[in-house]
Amino acid sequence: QHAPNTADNKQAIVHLFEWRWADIAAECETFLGPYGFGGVQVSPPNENRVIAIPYRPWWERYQPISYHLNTRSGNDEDFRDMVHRCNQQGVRIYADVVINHMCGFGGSGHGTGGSYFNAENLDFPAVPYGSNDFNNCSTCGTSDCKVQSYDDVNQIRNCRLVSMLDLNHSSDYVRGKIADYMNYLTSIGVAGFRVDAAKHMWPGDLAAIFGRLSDLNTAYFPSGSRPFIAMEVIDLGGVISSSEYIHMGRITEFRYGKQIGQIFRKQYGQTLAYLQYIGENWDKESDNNVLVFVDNHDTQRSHGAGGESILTFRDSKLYKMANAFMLAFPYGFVRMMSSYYWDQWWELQSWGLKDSNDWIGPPADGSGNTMGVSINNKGNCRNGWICEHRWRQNRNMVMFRNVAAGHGMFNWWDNGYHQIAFSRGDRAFIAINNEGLWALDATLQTGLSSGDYCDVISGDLSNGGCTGKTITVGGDGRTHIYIAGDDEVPMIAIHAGSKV
Ligand code: LAG
Ligand code: CA
Repeated sequence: QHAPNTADNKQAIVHLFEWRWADIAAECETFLGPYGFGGVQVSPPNENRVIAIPYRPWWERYQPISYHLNTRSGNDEDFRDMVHRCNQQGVRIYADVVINHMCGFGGSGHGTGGSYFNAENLDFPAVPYGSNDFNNCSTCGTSDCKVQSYDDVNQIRNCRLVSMLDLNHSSDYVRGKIADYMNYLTSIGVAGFRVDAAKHMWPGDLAAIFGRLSDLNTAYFPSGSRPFIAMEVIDLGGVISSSEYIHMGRITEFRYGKQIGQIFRKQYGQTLAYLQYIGENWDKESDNNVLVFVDNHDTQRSHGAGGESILTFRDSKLYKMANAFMLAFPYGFVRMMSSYYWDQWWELQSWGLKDSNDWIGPPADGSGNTMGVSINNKGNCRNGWICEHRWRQNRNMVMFRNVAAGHGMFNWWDNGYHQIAFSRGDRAFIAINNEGLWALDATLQTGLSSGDYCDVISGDLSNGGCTGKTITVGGDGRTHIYIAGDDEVPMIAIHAGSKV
């Protein structure tokens, strides 16, 4: 379904990429709950292949070995404990489910949970799956069984995606095994799923699998609640359209992050003024059918879609502005990215520059165990975890979106180029100045009732005072806004919950 099952109608989630379950549980209690985050997308919880060359890349988690909950993030017990503790805080857990395929072809060994597999003769006894459960070269139609042409719908869906063994979802047995796995997760208290590689599965097969899903656990959700579904479909205008999937749930709208990146980077002559029309008024799926994000774990390392336009933590100023826009504007269900750092290593390939370190896995000790997230007394994450979601500007815009929920966009203003402002009904107001050189200096209609408001970009409301700029709105709802071009983060945001 399309509704995210958040508590109190909360409006945004965060992807805690590669975090351990124990750390996520603590984060729900100490940070995500108090700051109004609706949920967490977690890395795939099921057992995966252990990749030694390169050493323990992040992408080994996209190579399933079984549906046992046992990974570098933790075991079954850790996962259950996390789901329970997060739900207690009104923070939902969304699982990334890798159901299109098992691991890459070739070799044999043991997964992160110790289960044996043989990827030469397609044997996964811990599920169990055998060679009959996979598509073969004749159903696929290419000589090496791999997807070769992205112009051929049958290849995209029946061949091996980068050599990974492609499950045959027309099989009732395979559908049953996948549904059992997903139902096990919801029985624990998960609120929904990010469905990996949905484009590589036939919509009819997915519908059959989703039709077998149970309702959510009534310990946490009203009876009859259905799992939230966000399907990973990269539609940049190829032979497969996101419209084939939206009757079943939301799709990951990759056109959004790509365009947001281009606009804030001022590429191809685009301006912030265009943002008024972003969404279904442009070329994207409609509000209720999309999950939107500035970057995700693929696009931030140039996998997926969007190339060099994508904004990430490395461009922190523009990244904060793009996130703030996304969280302020009424379009889609929002997912924020939370990353770990790695050193990039750009090398020239025949098609252009490539980061040869794009495989590097999460911060880990010498034995490959993922490191815990440690947080200093300023609330910043350490040992390689970036925690974009903890940056004040990002964190406070989550509350802005919650406060503005249900109110449309009003009072749009722009200077024709890179300065914009708008309100969300009478609940919230934002102004962004991406000119770089020129100040935003204008008297604008905020839509808000008169009073003093704390700008949640430059500070926080604390003990009735504001640690940043205070904005005074007059009886007519107007205020004078001044944002210098070279401000550290050139925007201001105020809302009904930030009244001093
Ligand atoms: C996704 N969406 O459809 C994930 O978001 C994306 O991160 C996954 O690819 C992909 N689908 C498959 O689940 C990632 C990496 C790939 C990696 C793959 C499997 O982007 O680079 O492939 O996970 O681990 C790697 C190697 C390939 C190799 C393959 C199989 O890069 O060269 O052929 O493993 O051994
Ligand atoms: Ca497939």
